[in-house]
Amino acid sequence: MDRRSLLSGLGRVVAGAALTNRISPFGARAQGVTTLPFGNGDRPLVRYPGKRPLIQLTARPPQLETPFSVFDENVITPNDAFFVRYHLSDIPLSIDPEAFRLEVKGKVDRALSLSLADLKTGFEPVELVAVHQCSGNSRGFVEPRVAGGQLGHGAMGNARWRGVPLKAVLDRAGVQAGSRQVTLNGLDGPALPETPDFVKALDLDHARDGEVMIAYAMNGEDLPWLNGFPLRLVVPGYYGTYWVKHLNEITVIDHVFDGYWMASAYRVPDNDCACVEPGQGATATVPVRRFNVRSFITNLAEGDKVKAEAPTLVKGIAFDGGYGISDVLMSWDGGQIWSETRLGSDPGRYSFREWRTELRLPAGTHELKVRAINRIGQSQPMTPLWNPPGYLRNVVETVRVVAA
Ligand SMILES: Nc1nc2c(c(=O)[nH]1)N[C@H]1C(S)=C(S)[C@@H](COP(=O)(O)O)O[C@H]1N2
Ligand SMILES: [Mo]
Repeated sequence: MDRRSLLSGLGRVVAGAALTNRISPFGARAQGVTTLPFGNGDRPLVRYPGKRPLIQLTARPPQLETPFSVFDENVITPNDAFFVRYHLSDIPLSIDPEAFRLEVKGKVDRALSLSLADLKTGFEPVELVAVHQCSGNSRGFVEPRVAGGQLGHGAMGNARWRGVPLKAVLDRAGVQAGSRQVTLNGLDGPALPETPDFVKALDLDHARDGEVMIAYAMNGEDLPWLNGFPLRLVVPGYYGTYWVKHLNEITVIDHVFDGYWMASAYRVPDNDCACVEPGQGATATVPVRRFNVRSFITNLAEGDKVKAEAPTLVKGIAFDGGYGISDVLMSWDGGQIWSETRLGSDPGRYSFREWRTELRLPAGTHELKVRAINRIGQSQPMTPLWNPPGYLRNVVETVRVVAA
């Protein structure tokens, strides 16, 4: 039987895992350390099955971030470098792809139980390049600091997703009149019964927009185990919390879902900036939704040295919640004078968009800043917006370089 497991080939390492805390229960091996540029930023670099060494935030469940240098290599983030985030420690360790079924139930005319073969051959496949980002990406930079995973900028990635529109599957099941939302559940569960299972919900209109996808492939391969094998939801332009992994249960409901991960977690202040005065508690909140605009310099890091008065290439990436990036501006004087950069080819409005420019910097220390604008005129703030959970950071980022 073609039973797949996270540990394929690493079974023996795992058997020894109980004996040494240098190896996690998932067959991961320590590969050194790295330091993220904020307080308490030391992190182990750990290699998990199917992954290159990634920055480990927690081992149980595995939470891994992508080393930032990866984003300079390619506009597509390779599967083995893609970040990993789980909430619950009981993650699936073995799945039989033949026996796996996706259940579609609730307020539908016909409940469905779909095999992977049904999904791959019984529906028209769709493909889309889209950024996937955790709403807590960059939380480690938030001041005043907040509780939660102290992440650098590596809880994001850009991939080509392939799968079936959620709409096509819902249409086949026949959504009943009066339905409001669909809930999405995966194979992982809590280790303790008191912990709420990770279940998310989307409004029916959103679920049926034709773009929300049940994905079975990423960058031309099966989904990596830790990114949700064999199926995950892809919700283009929306924060990663909705991108349910190991998806095996879709339920149509006639009310607004009030489970913990919608009603209590992943919420931001209910105002235009999704922010409050730093340090203040939130008032009314709403679930996180679309990405705001972000941009990064990827080829220069804080403190790098460049040659004075010589052409210096500066390049990076920008993205937003799906309107598309129209301009990326660069400043080397701390944000007083801005100039246009050149955008790279357009892989689609949900993708990372590459940009580049050339600077001739006089001798001295310079604050490079990058600021993107999307097609509906949204941009990034010069000073950080703050909210209690440390979500949605999108301040204009700064990289200090020394020209000599
Ligand atoms: N089944 C399941 N799906 C999940 C989660 C989870 O804990 N369990 N976490 C969500 C969150 S908050 C994020 S940011 C993304 C992370 O996806 P990745 O691990 O593929 O990077 O998965 C989402 N889907
Ligand atoms: Mo997340």
